[in-house]
Amino acid sequence: MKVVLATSNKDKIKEIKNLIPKNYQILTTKDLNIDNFEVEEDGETLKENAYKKAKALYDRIKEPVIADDTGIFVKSLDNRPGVRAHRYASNNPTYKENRNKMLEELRGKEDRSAYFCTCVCYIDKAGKDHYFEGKIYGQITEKELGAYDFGYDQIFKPESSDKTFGQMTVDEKNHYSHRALALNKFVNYLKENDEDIDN
Ligand code: ITT
Repeated sequence: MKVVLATSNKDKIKEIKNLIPKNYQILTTKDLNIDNFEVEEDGETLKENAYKKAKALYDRIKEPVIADDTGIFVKSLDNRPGVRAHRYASNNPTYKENRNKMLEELRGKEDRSAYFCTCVCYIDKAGKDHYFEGKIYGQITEKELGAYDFGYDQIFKPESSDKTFGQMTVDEKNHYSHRALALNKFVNYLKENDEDIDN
């Protein structure tokens, strides 16, 4: 079975390809020669944004698609940046600018607890939408740790680990990340619904 990813984030693509069993063929918009796949993420929830991205691609190709919308929710910041994790420091920030802004906003704050949440929207061949969520709790560290430069990974340490996601390999992160939890539910859904046969 083929599934096309409705994302232009190359780090997500790497993680998702690593998570989904090889009997599914995972394609990107690039593989379909769709240039500049950009969707305005103006929804109030991860679910709304995930649906918007998946639907925009489904309407173009009429094939099964998945989109992933992820946010980071920091308790001391009243759950900001939340759904707006991408445009936190400015309109078009680098990952590092976003991390720096978070470290700055949390300077001197005792409670550094936070969670990542991913909502995956799957639109099947018939155009029906399905949702799968994954959440992981942890702490924002005092400084960047690790070399894996994806979003907030270098400053997020999951509860069950003594390393930040930035100090992990993709395989290690995929062991228990928010994205892995959501995608494992998606893969189980495909298996339970006989959508894993080669069709
Ligand atoms: P697409 O919408 O094209 O999929 P995006 O980068 O805009 O890509 P999101 O809106 O889902 O993706 O994510 C918002 C930001 O949250 C993203 O740009 C990263 O900075 C951060 N982020 C997402 N997933 C992350 C992860 O697993 N680890 C660390 N940071 C992450």
